[in-house]
Amino acid sequence: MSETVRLTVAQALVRFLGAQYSERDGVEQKLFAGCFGIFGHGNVAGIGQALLEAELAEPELLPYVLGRNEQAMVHSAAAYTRMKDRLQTWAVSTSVGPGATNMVTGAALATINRLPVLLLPADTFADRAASPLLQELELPDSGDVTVNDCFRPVSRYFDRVWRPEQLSSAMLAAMRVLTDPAETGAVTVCFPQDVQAQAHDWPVELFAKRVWHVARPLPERAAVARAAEAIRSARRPLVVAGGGVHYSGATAALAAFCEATGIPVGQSQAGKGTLLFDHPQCLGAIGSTGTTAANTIARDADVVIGIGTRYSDFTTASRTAFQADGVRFVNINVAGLDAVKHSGIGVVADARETLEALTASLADFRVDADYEAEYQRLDAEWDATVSRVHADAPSGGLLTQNAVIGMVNELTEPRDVVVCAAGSMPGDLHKLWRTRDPKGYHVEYGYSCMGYEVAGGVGVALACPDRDVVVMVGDGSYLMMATELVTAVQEGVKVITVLVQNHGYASIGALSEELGSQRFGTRYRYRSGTGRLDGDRLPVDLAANAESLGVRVLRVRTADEFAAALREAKAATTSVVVHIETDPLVPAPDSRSWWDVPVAEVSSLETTQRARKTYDDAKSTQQTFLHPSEEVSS
Ligand SMILES: Cc1ncc(C[n+]2csc(CCOP(=O)(O)OP(=O)(O)O)c2C)c(N)n1
Ligand SMILES: [Mg+2]
Repeated sequence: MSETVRLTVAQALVRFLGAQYSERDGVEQKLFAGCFGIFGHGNVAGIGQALLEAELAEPELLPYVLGRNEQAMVHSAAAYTRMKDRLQTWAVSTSVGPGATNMVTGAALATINRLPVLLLPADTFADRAASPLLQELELPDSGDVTVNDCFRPVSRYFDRVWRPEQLSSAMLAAMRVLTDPAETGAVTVCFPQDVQAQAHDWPVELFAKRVWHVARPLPERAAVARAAEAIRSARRPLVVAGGGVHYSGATAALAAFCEATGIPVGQSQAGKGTLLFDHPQCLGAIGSTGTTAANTIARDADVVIGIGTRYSDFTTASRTAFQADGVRFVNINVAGLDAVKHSGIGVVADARETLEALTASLADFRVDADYEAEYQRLDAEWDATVSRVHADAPSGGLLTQNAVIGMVNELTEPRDVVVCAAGSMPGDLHKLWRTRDPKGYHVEYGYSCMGYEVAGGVGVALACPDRDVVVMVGDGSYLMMATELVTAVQEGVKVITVLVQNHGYASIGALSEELGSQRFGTRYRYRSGTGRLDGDRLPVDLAANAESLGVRVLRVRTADEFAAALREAKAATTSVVVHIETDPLVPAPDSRSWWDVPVAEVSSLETTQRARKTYDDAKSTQQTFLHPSEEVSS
């Protein structure tokens, strides 16, 4: 008989998590930096008790951080692991019922962005002795469904530990998925409240240090040959770089590939920073919120090389970005799902390994000098546009959002990290932010989740204490979830929040207007005598709100005041909120792109009828990409 130790399931869980490590390229780190948590009756005496014992006996094992909102804790964990290239993450412990289901949005965000987070929702009693419990779902037709089943479709691995004996297999399976570059995402393991407190004799081997090697799957030789052949046949090739380039640590390999071949790069939101903004082959953002340079080159590209990208609708301008007849795709991705998109030539492998192999195979290939000159001219034109709008004059006494972005860009250091997720700023940042460090740009745009911003900023700050974090958040997103400012204060981490007040939704307002819906329901206004939301502005004071959470707040209005506040925030050692009002009606420069949002086919409104006409015209340019990329078109 092997040696055993008697512990509760929760104590065993905490001890197990504290003993997990990840390794890649010879570098080892603890897989879990800690455990976020909010206690309720579902976890206070189980996992809560185990975390307490650990904190007292071995504080480094699995440090506990109290958050304010379960969804926010998952966002913080996701932001953290993104900064760590998915090699280190957090566990998140919640109570049963609402505490658990509050995490569902975070789980979807993590899974869609392919970010590993370990979710540990408590579950209702396994023994059902006192059912129904407080917060228990009772269904007339099923006894084994709980609210936690909501996690199944948004988790890459889902399990429930009904009995202590199941802990080892559940946790080993969970660790495998968390550390698998293709499968990773939210991993959810539910712990019924009574099981957490149950004691069991565990084999001590379960708690031995365990190292999970994060793979770099090698490309098949034949797949590299197919990819190289397609690229060699191209006259106007273009790389679309996504977040996978970052996670693979392939930014240097990408630069080497582009410098050797002269192939330019357009970047998705997650792919920004894969080449720095002033790299000669970097055309910046691509797609619906792209630059004119990347989008012009994309239009006529004959071979598109997607690296670590999911080809989301924003990246492909809803499949209108690539218009060349017979355009072909080469897709390098660890996930088979992505490698076959757009009927592409798939290389299911690690980005860094594949780029190195391709660079070697294409040693004799370089694009024409004319093509290089063309994209560099386009890039210089866009760069001039950026410089111009960064220096936008105030509009109606208010700074424009372009100027706010320009000033933050200018007054922060290259290694500082800008964080954003939803509203008009992600698109504007995608176009206008000059990324000067690979990790300096952190916009969550897989789920574009309002409320990610502050929580994500806390996660970034925890991951990178040597960088300043600047959270750019709109009033709408701030109102949805500013709660983690309190967590930042508690943990003594510094987050600079630029709170952009424009009294509603600039983003959806502009979209609504463009689609003929007249900015309906997108302004923060009183309901007036007309019965509509068209009265005076609501008297919200978000600066006072932030102040009430224990953060220092600087209220500014002019460019000089804003610059002074940013300098003060940079010099500070604690979190600062800079509150600025902007004009919501001045947009970022147009890049002649599209996003598929269907407009009502019939309507009594003239605005809608006109918008539908424009919609139909754009829709007619949408591509299917069903032509197999392997078949060489003449
Ligand atoms: C959780 C969530 N709900 C709704 C949306 C849809 N949505 C996208 S942007 C936006 C408005 C954001 O407002 P604000 O933060 O003030 O930014 P602004 O548009 O004014 O720049 C909404 C409602 C979303 N992305 N996430
Ligand atoms: Mg707003």
